[in-house]
Amino acid sequence: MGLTLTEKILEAHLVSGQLKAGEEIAIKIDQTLTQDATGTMAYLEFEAIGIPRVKTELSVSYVDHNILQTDFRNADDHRFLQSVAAKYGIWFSKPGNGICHQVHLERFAIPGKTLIGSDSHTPTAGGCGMIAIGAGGLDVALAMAGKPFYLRMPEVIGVYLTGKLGPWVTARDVALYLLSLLTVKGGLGKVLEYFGPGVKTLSVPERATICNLGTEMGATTSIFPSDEITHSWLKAQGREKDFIELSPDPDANYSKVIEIDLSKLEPLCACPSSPDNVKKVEEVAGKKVDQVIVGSCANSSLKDLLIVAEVLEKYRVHPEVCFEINPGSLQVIENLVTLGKFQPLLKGGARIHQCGCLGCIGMGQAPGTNSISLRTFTRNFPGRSGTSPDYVYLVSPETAVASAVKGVITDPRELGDYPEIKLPEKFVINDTLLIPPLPEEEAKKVEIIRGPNIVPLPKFDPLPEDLEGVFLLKVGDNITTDHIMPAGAKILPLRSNLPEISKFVYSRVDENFARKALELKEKGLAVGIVGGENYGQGSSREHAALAPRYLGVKIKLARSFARIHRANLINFGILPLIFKNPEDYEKISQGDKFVIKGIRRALSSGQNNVKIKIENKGEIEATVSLTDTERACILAGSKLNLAASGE
Ligand code: MIC
Ligand code: SF4
Repeated sequence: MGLTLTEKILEAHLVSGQLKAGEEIAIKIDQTLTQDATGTMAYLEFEAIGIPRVKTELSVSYVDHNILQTDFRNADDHRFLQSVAAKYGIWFSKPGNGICHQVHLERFAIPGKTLIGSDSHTPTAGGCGMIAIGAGGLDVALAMAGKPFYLRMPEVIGVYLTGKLGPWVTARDVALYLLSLLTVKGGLGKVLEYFGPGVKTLSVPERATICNLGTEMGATTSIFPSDEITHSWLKAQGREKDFIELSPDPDANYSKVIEIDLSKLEPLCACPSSPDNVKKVEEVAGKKVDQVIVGSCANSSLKDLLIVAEVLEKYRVHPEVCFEINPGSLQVIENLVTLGKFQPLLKGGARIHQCGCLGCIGMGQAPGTNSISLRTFTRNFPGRSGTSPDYVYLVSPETAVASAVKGVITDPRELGDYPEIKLPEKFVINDTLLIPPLPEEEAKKVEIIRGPNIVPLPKFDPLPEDLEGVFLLKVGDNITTDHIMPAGAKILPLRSNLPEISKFVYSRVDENFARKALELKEKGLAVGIVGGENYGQGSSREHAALAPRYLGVKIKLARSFARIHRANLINFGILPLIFKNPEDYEKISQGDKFVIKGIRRALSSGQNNVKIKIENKGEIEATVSLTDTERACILAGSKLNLAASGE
């Protein structure tokens, strides 16, 4: 039986384990990326590991999230990150250079290589034929230290593409269609591998959009083959030497195949407030819109903005709409200017921002009260925009600009002929804001700059023999890391300051959560949280594990967990327990006291079953199917403790 492309790349990087779905494998990592919001912590962890220089082929530190400098904090973080990059042999992408995933696709993605990034949308680089996976900062730090990356071998689902997208129908609509099939949890434990004749009709940035949004389905990653289209992309980026051709074997064995005829798709949108609440644009057409934004790592490439420019050459933005553009990278701007397509944006009435994540992570651009905001972003989780309640629809750039000019949600096909967009054969390349690593001798002399916002990591205790505590919070299904550890302009600048940021854990659900948790911790009691399905979906932010751990959270008991959050919990010694009998979820109430006797002994002896005594309610059973590596980490209290002990 032939191999899938995923299997081929994983096999070439396999350090241990077997490529059998569900089994733990360890793979060699060629490249890493971090962004500033997760990067400060990742580099503090890297420093704690104590390696003089990164051991990867390439590591890049991007600054794209915290670029609103309302006080000293973000600027301090930027200086810290730049000095760390200089000291340890890491590329540094300065603020303004662009969103990590867009820049990585342009300047660094290489077919056949492996990449992990401390950002959940790292799979964007799958558009260029690489295995690119989002992970917690600590896993990225360990990869930079030359350690393999551990994961459970995912199932490989084949997505067989035929046909060609019709006019005004886009890569975003392909992803939205898949989201409607798979929902936000359907990709859990899976890789989405695209193949079939439709593949060659999609450019690399379009493939990247599709891979990027696989994250919203919970997929481990998504990947496209590397073919003549990839070749021309790399050539246009002046990186032809990075090209190799890669495809699955003709008889590759996918665990399941989903077939999509691209020519049958229509413009779609994700309605408030979940990326899988998908409807046809024509079903919601006619609703008044107040704000429209084209941007984010999913849809801010040159191709996306060229379409916008073409439309704005013909139409003006509606007077009652604020139409904003967050270009994906400096390269995108430079090429728009060179092609004469920047001016139409200005003349047409767009409000242009700097390159970066901006409103996608609540760094500005919050919509007004009761207003509809259309965005080409990745997520529309409730309140993520900075306004609560919010009414955010996720759409393609085509639907966005059509709605911006009409003032109401509009099916872009109403705009008539679809402009023909050709990407340049050679992009204008501007790497001025991309600082290469220093040679080793010079790097050694670099002093790391630490402002008062950079607070060293605390030590975490090993798992005790017994756990006694209180279920301080009970939540429902699909809880996001934005619920657990919110972002936005107020909280994001605290990412390098654990004691401060932990005050905001679950603050949007219970504003007293942090205080109550610390009170229990001071009494020597453990904090527990009860959740439903797909607990911890969304971001890779390890702060959603680290900050609760700082507050004394020791167990999370849910019906199921999202991949990256589960890994982060384990990395920081929080037990991700699963109800053996899902109905037991109903038995537990917020505030219930629990005792788990002999937990350390049980886990040390390889057991995966845990008995939890709930006061006045009897015993319930939970499981925690840990691999050996995960078990060692939970017992040690954190992966950092393990790494420090040389394991
Ligand atoms: C996001 O889109 O939620 C983020 C902000 O990029 C996160 C990372 C973070 O929280 O810093 C992600 O997707 O991993
Ligand atoms: Fe940035 Fe948004 Fe992409 Fe996250 S999803 S990396 S916040 S643009």
